[in-house]
Amino acid sequence: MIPSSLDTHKSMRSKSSQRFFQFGKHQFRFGKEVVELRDSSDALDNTRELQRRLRSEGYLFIRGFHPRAHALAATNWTLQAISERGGLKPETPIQEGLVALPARNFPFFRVIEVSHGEPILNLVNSDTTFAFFERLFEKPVLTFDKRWLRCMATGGQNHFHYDNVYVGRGTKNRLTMWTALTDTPLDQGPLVLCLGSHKHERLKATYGQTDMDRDLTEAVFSENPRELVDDFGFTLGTTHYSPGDVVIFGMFMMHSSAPNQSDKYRISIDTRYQPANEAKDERFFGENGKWQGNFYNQGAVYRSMQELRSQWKL
Ligand SMILES: O=C(O)CCC(=O)C(=O)O
Ligand SMILES: [Fe+2]
Repeated sequence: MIPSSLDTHKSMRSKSSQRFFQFGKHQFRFGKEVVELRDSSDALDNTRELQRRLRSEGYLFIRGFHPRAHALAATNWTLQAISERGGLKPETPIQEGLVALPARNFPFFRVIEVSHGEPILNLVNSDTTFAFFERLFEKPVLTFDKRWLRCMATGGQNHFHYDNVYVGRGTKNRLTMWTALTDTPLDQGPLVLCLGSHKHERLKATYGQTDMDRDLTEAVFSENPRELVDDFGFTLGTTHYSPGDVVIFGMFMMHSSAPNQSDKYRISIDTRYQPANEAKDERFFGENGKWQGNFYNQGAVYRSMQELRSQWKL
């Protein structure tokens, strides 16, 4: 069933009234090639059921995981930072989040006065968040120092990848939590999952085993959602996100964001959690934003994904 919030959205309707999801230049039929993510907020207190869904479906989508007021405090905090850097359309209210031209993205990863600000940590480091992951892992947990606070302007997007390729050193027992901070309808750059990709053994054994900084390999698997549907047989999963909604998934879930086709910033933050007593990915720990991160090999030439894929016959 398609919720009414999606029903009313203009990008969902064609002349024949079939519902579509527009992903850049590609169009997907709702209910066939793309489906609504399943909301697991009904099972929030049932740890066994959450663990079961995470294993079988590869993700947990939890509407309203963070209190809306806390999420909006983080959104306004981030928009204020964009405003101070001249990123908002002149003479418009900050809360509107309208993009100044020429449009530019604001990744605040190493700008820790923004990405580690109190309203941000109040969300992604909250007692509720830690208690939730401690229940899921059944152990004390830690989170990376690096937090990916992303402000996508018009045209901004990411491409399909497994997180393992970027943040996969140490334990594989690690989860990403992607939090929506702005209202994110389908045309405003929503996170998109390739459902079932966590069980694609060949992808996991080839692409999934690469470490972009160790192997000097391109990290994006594909920029083309159509091939993931037609050639790999994945169904895309997405939704119209609200501030405070989260998607939680493991290191081997293929995902991307669709291009932001609106005139407003799409703001999100992705953070990582793992058992505290298992091996960390040391690249993402350090004082005052001085972690190593990805792409630390200065001047390196990364082997192309095209070449790698032909070698893997994928
Ligand atoms: O927010 C995005 O555009 C991409 C997010 C992502 O890759 C992640 O959360 O791991
Ligand atoms: Fe990712």
